[in-house]
Amino acid sequence: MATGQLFSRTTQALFYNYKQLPVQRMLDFDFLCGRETPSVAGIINPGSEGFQKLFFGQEEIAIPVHSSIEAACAAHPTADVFINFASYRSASASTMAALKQPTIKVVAIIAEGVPESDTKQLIAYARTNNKVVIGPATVGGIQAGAFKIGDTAGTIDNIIHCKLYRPGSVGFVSKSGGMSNELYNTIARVTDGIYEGIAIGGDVFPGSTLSDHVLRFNNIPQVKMVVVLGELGGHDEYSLVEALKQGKINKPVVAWVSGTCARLFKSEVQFGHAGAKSGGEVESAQAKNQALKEAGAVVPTSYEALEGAIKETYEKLVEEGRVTPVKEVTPPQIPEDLNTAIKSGKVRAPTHIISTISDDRGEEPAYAGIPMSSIVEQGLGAGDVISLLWFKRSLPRYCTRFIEICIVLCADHGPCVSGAHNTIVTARAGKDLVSSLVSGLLTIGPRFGGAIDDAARYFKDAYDKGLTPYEFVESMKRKGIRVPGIGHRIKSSDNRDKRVELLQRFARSNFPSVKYMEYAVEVETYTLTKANNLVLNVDGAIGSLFLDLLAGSGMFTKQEIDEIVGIGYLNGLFVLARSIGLIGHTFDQKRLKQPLYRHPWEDVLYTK
Ligand code: Q5B
Repeated sequence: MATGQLFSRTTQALFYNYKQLPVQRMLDFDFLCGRETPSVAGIINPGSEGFQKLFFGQEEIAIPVHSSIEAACAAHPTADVFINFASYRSASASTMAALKQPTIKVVAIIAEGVPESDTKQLIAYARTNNKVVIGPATVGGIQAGAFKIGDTAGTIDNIIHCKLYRPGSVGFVSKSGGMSNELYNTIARVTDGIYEGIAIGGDVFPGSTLSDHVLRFNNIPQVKMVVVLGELGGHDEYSLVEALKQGKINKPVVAWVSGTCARLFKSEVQFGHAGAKSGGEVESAQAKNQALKEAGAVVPTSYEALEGAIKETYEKLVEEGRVTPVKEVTPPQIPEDLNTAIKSGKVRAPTHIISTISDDRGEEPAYAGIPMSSIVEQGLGAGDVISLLWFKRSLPRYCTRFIEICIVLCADHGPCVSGAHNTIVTARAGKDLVSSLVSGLLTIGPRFGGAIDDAARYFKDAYDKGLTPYEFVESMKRKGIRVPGIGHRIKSSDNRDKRVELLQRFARSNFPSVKYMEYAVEVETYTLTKANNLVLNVDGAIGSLFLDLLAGSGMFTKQEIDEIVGIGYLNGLFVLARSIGLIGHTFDQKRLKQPLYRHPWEDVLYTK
């Protein structure tokens, strides 16, 4: 066991088995104390590496994460404290691995339930190698104003309340972590505060004992008096009694062993800690308190009187001039976490995204306010979902059916069209599904599949302006623009596009009005006088019919229609539909194990 200071304002630790809250609390404590370097040098998270973002005051810092104890110690040779948050199952193995590292001097084991045989081995190894083990079953310890282990002393509010952000004159050691919080408070009330506080843990075999720490405090000049809080069960307090008797401790010791109530029970009582059980008389709180008193410690008559005893001892030291109470300092304010501040209504923060179509925060996701279960229960389909997510409303069945027909009819048009060709070439180059799909989708545009929006825009503009088909087509020609929605590479007046026919038939029987489509047909009649492939194509049919859907359903205002056409929603139908086919082509090529595609030389005109 080391004989003096374990920690300082520059002590750094390695934190084993990452837990966000205790690490952040350590860093918050650092900021409160005005430390310049974070007290956590590195995190060890077996199996993962990288960085963990945490706050150091107002700033975010990246703390390195290592996959092994050896790697962490090599990377941070000055970090000499190992804070072990491993479970009871793996705590002893990881502690032993840490103790074997030459750079590690102190190990705190937080886990409860570490097998006693394992702990004994750890203790033996630590003592032989002059290292300190705090715990198992401990919250840790704190050197006020300098260094804090994990969750010791609880919340920042409590730390401020107990003045632990700056050193006082009292060394404190207890078995219980919970009670150490209580005593930090008590000591802050009646003295100038804690210099160092350690909870050794409630196991039968603690890695370091009450007397180990009291003897250490005796060697620390800044510690002027010591407070000890023991527990019934075990013999640990008797080594302190021996040290007192042998005159090894020359600073006042105020001690109390809790558990005096055990005598009220007829049978053996086990309190919260593994080591805290009433055994024979010698292990009783009464016997230990008596022995400590006889050895020279200040022992009050009850726990309630402990505060008074500490106060009296401290004031005597002040009177004698052996303690000069530390000057009070005002700690900096720790910035509150945004989420906490928002929850408490203290701040408001602007959002960075607005979303109006779906919400996944409730019990179940909702599309445009309609819960998913209701969509399923009503038997709604893809057309309804598109209505909700694209148009933010439930459209009548004939509209959603029309959308579904568009999806079905545009799902694929064979392997030779631009999109499928690209997808096939990409899949054969060994690329994955998404790459193959998007390579096909990227061909969708003004010539291939993506003429629906422009068809709707131009047909609407021409119709609304009252242009005759002749005036419209010729004005487009003068501007050098091909009429979107007109013309096809393989379809013609002799080889009509079945898809156009099916869409028209559905609309004529179900739509209240098909004025835009009839206008498009008149335009086609005129363009066919120029060339027989200048037919109304599938893009033109969908574009003009969607204008009829928007205008005739009574579900959209004029402004909304202009917005839909202006933004360009309708190519989305082709993109969505053709994705089905492009995915199919990708699978097809992979299933057929097709090799890398190379275009034949014979099919290229090489010329200068
Ligand atoms: N001319 C579609 O052209 C195509 C004209 C025109 C006035 C026109 C062409 C076009 C508008 C865009 C459009 C969607 C490039 C098509 C689709 C999905 C698909 C595909 C599939 C599937 C075809 C010959 C002469 C020239 C041109 C004139 C041509 N189009 N004049 N308005 N619209 N259309 N795209 O056959 O005097 O000789 O210079 O751009 O609606 O993509 O199945 O393949 O499901 O996958 O290459 O159905 O029509 O004709 O370029 O040789 O032109 O006609 O000015 O006149 P072509 P070109 P001139 S549906």
